[in-house]
Amino acid sequence: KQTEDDPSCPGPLIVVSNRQPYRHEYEDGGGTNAAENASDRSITVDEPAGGLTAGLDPVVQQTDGTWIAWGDGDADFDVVDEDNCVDVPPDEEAYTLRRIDLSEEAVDSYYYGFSNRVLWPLCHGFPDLIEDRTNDFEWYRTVNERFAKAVADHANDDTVVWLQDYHFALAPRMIRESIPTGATVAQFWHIPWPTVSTFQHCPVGGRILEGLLGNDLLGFHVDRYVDRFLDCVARYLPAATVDRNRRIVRYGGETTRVVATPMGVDAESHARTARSTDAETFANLCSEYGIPDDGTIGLGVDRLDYTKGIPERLTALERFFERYPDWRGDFTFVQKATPSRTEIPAYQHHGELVRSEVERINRRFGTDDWQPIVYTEDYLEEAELCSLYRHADLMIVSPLVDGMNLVTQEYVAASVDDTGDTLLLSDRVGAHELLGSHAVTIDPTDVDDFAERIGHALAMPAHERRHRMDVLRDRVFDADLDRWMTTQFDWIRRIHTGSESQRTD
Ligand code: ADQ
Repeated sequence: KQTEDDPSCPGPLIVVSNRQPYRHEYEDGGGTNAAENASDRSITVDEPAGGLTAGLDPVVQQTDGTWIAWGDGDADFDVVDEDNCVDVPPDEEAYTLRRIDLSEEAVDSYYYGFSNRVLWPLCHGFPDLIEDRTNDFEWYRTVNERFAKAVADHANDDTVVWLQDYHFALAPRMIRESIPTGATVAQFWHIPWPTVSTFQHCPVGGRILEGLLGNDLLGFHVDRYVDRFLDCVARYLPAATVDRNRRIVRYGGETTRVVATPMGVDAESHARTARSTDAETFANLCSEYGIPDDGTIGLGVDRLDYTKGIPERLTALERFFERYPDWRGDFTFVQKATPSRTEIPAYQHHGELVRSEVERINRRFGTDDWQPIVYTEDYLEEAELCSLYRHADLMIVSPLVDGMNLVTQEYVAASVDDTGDTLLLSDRVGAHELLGSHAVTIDPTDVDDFAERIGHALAMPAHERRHRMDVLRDRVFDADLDRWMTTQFDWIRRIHTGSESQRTD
């Protein structure tokens, strides 16, 4: 239940996200497809996976708001009304979940196409991986239009619309033009924003910027992305007025405030879960994956994505085992990788590369009773993940670029024992601005130096490791998910109530 200190929204909240907060399923494990005899089968609703969804739920409930998301097949269920709306969560103070039903072609073009073959590589600085396929942008525009129309159906003069992420770059302006002027439109961009020279590779850059400048408030994780966004607007939209000091853009009759608000995790919850995991959970994981439970354990947890720097990390580990042979048999690196976007060739090639590198390194150094790298793509329950976080002596987070990287903060929050675990952190992730000073900083592409730093981290005196982890924990608990939402809603409130003067002169 909400308390006075919890994040709160100044008007009825409409959240727009690609993924839905709740999924319905048939209890007998019949999956998510509505069958002919659906009425004979009981339907269950899963719990939100945690993180942003779990954090936002109470705010949407409190304002009797609406959540609009892609239905991902669930629109077929007979629990929804004719507008594809369903009340969630069940048996509690409910809000409306409106599911947008998308055809296979729409998903292929909007999600696997323009969102993840153009915007994702563009924003992460991989212009060579951009695949600009015919019709993908047109579908992206159509899907944005459908979401914008759904927002207009639910909006009134006091509404706050909060869009999540890069799947909706065009929707803000469409929404702005179709809902009452008293309503506020805000968006959080969870991934990095590219430099001007990378942004020039966007086939429709001007339209993306115009769309985003339909927002009253646009949030990024860190200052660097805000500055780059303002650079791109100044460069590619000459008609825009950019006030760099106040971080305000005026364009097309709209005024957009651009802010940096780094996202956090529910640190308490990760610490609680980590504390509640018993020794047996960890022992089971060790025996299942062949992890020696008496040695030193390093850990990496990532989606299997080319931005996460996994091949470079493996090369650095290989160099480390070359140079520090004494650690062979004693240090084991556990890499948990979650396959994602496997329909896209760049992801398939990347997955193959990672698997073959793991095999090669294990063949090179492995013995009958020890493998240097334990690699798994299995799904892990939160308790298992937190157990790994808790028992790992060293965590490597080495993306080539990453908007924030929540895994870093989850690891720190779950390091509940006073054993002085160590964090190696890439200087190219948003989280480095928060935690870089007390982590061991790495340049993920300089694999020789990276290998040295693994050796250095493992040899660090216990008192230094403990001190660093104490500071990291303070920061992660201070800048947690609640703090992030409160900051977002404070900005929204200022704009919504007009106390932050930014409307067009
Ligand atoms: P991601 O690129 O997905 O997020 P990240 O921030 O690390 O990266 O978040 C991943 C989440 O998935 C974490 O909460 C993690 O616990 C969870 N996860 C990963 N593997 C899992 C597994 N096997 N089982 C269960 N859970 C698993 C994008 C941006 C980031 C940005 C976030 C939030 O790319 O830069 O930090 O959004 O804004």
